Amino acid sequence: DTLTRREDYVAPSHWIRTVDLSFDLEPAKTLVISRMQVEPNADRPGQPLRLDGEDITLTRVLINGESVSFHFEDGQLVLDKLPAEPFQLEIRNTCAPEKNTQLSGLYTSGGGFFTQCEAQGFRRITYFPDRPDVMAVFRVTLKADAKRFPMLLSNGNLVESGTLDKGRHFAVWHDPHPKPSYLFALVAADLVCREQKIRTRSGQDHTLQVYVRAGDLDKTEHAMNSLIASIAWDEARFGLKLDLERFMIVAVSDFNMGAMENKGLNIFNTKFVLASPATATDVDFGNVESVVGHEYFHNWTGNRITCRDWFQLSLKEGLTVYRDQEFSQDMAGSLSARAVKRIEDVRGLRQTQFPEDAGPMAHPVRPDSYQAIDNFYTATVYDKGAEVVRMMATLVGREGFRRGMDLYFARHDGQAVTCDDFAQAIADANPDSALATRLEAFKRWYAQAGTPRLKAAGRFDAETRSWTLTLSQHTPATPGQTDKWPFVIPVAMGLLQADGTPVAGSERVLVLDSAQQSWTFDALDAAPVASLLRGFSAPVILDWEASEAELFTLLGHDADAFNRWEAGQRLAVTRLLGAVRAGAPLVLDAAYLDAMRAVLRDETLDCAFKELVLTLPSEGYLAERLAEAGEPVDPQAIHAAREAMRAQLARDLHEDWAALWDAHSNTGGYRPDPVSCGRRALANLALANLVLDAVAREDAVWQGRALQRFKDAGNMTDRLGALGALVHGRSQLAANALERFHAMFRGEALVIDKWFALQAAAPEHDGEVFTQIRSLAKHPDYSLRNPNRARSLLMTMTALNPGAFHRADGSAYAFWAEKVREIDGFNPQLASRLARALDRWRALAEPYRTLARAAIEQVAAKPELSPDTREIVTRALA
Ligand code: DPP
Ligand code: ZN
Repeated sequence: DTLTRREDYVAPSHWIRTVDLSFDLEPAKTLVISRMQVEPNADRPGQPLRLDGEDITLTRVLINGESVSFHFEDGQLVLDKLPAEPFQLEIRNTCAPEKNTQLSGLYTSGGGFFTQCEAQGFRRITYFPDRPDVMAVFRVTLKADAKRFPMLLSNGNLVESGTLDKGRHFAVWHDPHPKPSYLFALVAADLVCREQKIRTRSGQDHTLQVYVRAGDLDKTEHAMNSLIASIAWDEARFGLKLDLERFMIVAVSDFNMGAMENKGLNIFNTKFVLASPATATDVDFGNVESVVGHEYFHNWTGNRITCRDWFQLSLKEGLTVYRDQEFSQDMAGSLSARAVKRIEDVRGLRQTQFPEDAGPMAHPVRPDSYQAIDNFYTATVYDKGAEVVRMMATLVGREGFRRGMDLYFARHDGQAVTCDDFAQAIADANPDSALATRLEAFKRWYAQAGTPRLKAAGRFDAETRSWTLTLSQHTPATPGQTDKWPFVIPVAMGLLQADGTPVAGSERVLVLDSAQQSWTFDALDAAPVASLLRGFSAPVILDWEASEAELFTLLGHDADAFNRWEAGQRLAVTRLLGAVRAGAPLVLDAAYLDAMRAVLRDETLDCAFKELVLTLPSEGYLAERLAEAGEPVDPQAIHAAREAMRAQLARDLHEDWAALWDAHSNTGGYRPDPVSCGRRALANLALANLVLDAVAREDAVWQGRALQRFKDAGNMTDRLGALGALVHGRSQLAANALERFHAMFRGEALVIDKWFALQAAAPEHDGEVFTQIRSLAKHPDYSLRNPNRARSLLMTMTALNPGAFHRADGSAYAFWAEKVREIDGFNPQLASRLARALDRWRALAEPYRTLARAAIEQVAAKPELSPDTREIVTRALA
């Protein structure tokens, strides 16, 4: 396995200006002919041309129509003695789509052909310089059996189609925009399509299409609406127009990732396209909107301007996640609905990116090296990358950011560039900004890994009536980076008086750009309550010794909804970790219960916000808090404390839960707007609490109501909420409901995924949940071959259910190791993702630590482990 290093980048020896690709599609053996116009790079004369290829069979190589000599070196096809002038290169090869279980390159799914080329799938289709800085104009001819594959799609515009002999037909597509090979796509399948013609603000006509399997058409309306909204948003917010006559989305059920932004032909995991009220939850509706937006926004940030090399992945991903997050916030509308979205995004960042940044896979937003690039499609590159863009926007302001984006496109449209180019454009468009004046230091966010710890301390001086805030920062060592330079950290803040009223004029954004700095606030009568890092203005861990009284004030009064929520979470964390550290049962105090009651009864607060406040921090988040403090993590102690707290909230707030259920359990006809979604979320949380308490009291009433709700529900959010209440509350009615649910949705793959996931997420109790997971893995509907299905049990258990995964006998670790080894044999990308489940093994207490290490070694011991999984386990054990 070889390491690829960022600093070894060299420009390509040759440019490929045009590619004429022809496919004779047969599942067992597909013939590919590629005719390329090649131009030597004048900056690197006399170099051989190296073409990437993997798992394909070469049959012929011609240059200007003549056969030439070639050889293979390090898996590449090498051509030397090449003309110094532009020439035509023709390659013929075959590949075997139906044997392609990796789902990278050209593969079959449900009887159709689909492609996935990012990052390095194109080389599994034909020999090519498979790197993002080689951009070509593609013309594609597809030939296939007309009955089995009636739809023939590729990037760009359809220029010709017709019939051939022997029941075959063909289509020719031309994409006028030069693009790197990772954005190539083709689809040949039996699909139906929802189509809509639109005219944009600027008066351009476009055809939008969403392709799915027959029977799924009624689940495409939301995706289409989301696409239309995305197009309008990008034009209004960033002045970026759709540059294609036709824009297509195709859904496929076997897919390693969420979705892919191929130019004009996005290919999506069905999970992020299909949504109907009967089969998809509110969360699914939100995900469809944001993923459709994300892939559409790539059309400019990713496709028109792409990455010079894969180390720059965050150039397109961080920026595009930032854009899709802003889009979803704008779609949510109200200030508080925006805050809800921000809280959910931050919760996600802390749940996955923070642990990544603290573990063996910690890497900068712009990594320095990799063995398998697929391993670097990470929370750091995506989500921390989005936070880096957001900080830039904070430092230059909303309009300044728009100016920066305009300059970025003016400078780089049509190019393959770097993260430095992006930051430079934003800074150059705002020369006097806090970003431009600190640009070199700011860019450390791209170069240094690890989550900075931001320490805050306040000192009030009654004599001068002033309050001094001192901020200091420190970033722990990460693999390969021991000492860190200070980051530039924007700290949005404001001050409150003890009674919760805001201190006038105290709102500002402090910019910490050294190890320690102080700021003084004058004309204060008493020590203020500080609301720091409002809206989570930087991806840091804030270490701020706020008193309980201060946290209660912030929870009740802060003008910043994010910090209100944050204060509530801190109050919960203190209690949960207090019990874990003391090894004592958790007993909730009246002050905390009163505060929670006040939140639930506050008529000025949205349901969605209440639901977030009353949802306890996850077990994974609590584990990280302990790990940060250098304390060994006992997942079972955390689980026990959290379960005890849930039980008390269910019992002691019973009246409120019942009142909320009455007020919000009927939202009328289904609409996935923020207000209705918030009401459903809160009603479901109330029901979960009511059932939990009813089971503890052996009371049948609420369990019966939940079962009735499950049966009568008019939409999936309510139905799954009721099912979850029964299963996670361990009601005796759960088994029957599960059985009915399965029977009801037997034919809906995405719903059956939910059926598995819901059971895998059940709070562990005496090992029953893990036992159930193990037996579900043998269920006739379970399969490791379909990534969504594989993840429904395995990812849910490892990422979301520490109580079931971390067992003192190590049996769940052994189960995990066995599945990773098995999956690695046919789908390394899926396996290596799953292999990261025990990244944080060093933080565990005994006996978990030793058992986890043994399980990772078990994976590492597999002969012929893929480079992908090898990289993960090697780093984990290093
Ligand atoms: N580029 C895809 C996305 O993030 C993933 N490969 O949209
Ligand atoms: Zn993306």
